[in-house]
Amino acid sequence: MTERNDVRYELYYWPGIQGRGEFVRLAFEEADVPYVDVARLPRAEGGGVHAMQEFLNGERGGLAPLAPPFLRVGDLVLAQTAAILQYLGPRLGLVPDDDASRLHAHQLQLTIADLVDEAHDTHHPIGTNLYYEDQKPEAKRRARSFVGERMPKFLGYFERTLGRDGASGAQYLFGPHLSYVDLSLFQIVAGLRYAFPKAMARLEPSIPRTVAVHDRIAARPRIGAYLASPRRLPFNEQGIFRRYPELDQ
Ligand SMILES: N[C@@H](CCC(=O)N[C@@H](CS)C(=O)NCC(=O)O)C(=O)O
Repeated sequence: MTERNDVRYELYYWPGIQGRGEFVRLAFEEADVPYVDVARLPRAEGGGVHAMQEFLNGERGGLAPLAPPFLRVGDLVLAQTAAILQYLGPRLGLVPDDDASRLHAHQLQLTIADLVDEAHDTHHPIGTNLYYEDQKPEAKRRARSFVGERMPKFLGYFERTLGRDGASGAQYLFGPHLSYVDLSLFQIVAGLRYAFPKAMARLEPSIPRTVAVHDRIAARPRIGAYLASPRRLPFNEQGIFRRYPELDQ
């Protein structure tokens, strides 16, 4: 069942990037359910990175998250993008009702999380705490493997999943029912197009169903309005998907 105005959803994520927070934002935007993007609010309104840091430092009690994004709903504070979406899916009407579909949605979202980690590691193959400039040769090697093998493997997997038995002609990963995983797949295509435009241009003819899901989602009225709004931060070189032409071979 979809919950709407009676619940206050607070998303905590770095304010200047789409990053992993974007997978959660897209779910709220498509469902048209209000959420507070806390760290993007001014500190005077209880926002800023400081508000997020209090949870990460364990100053707010309870089970502290290791890293953003995390969601706060009343007393519940929940981290890990895939876990957040697993929680929100049924509440926002973004996953089918049956157990098998919900488990499979979570499975697919965890696979997306793996892909996101690997995309991140193309520019940070040695250490997340080091600058890109301090790991450029390793980044180049890592990106070659990502672009040549891993990106086609992951996107080929989603392409086959969209074309699996019983799903042929399906609009989305779970047939006609749009799920939070489709929204994340949209973000993956958008992000990889930003980071690796040449590699994606070569790969896209082999993944037509995946590209069609991306295009269908971009054309959905609420997502279209979101993408055109200032709430959608532009891709940049602080996020997960970064455009470093030397890595797009
Ligand atoms: N597996 C986690 C990864 C969380 C994560 O790596 N968050 C990044 C931002 S996108 C971060 O701030 N990490 C800080 C750190 O790992 O120290 C998820 O999918 O949510």
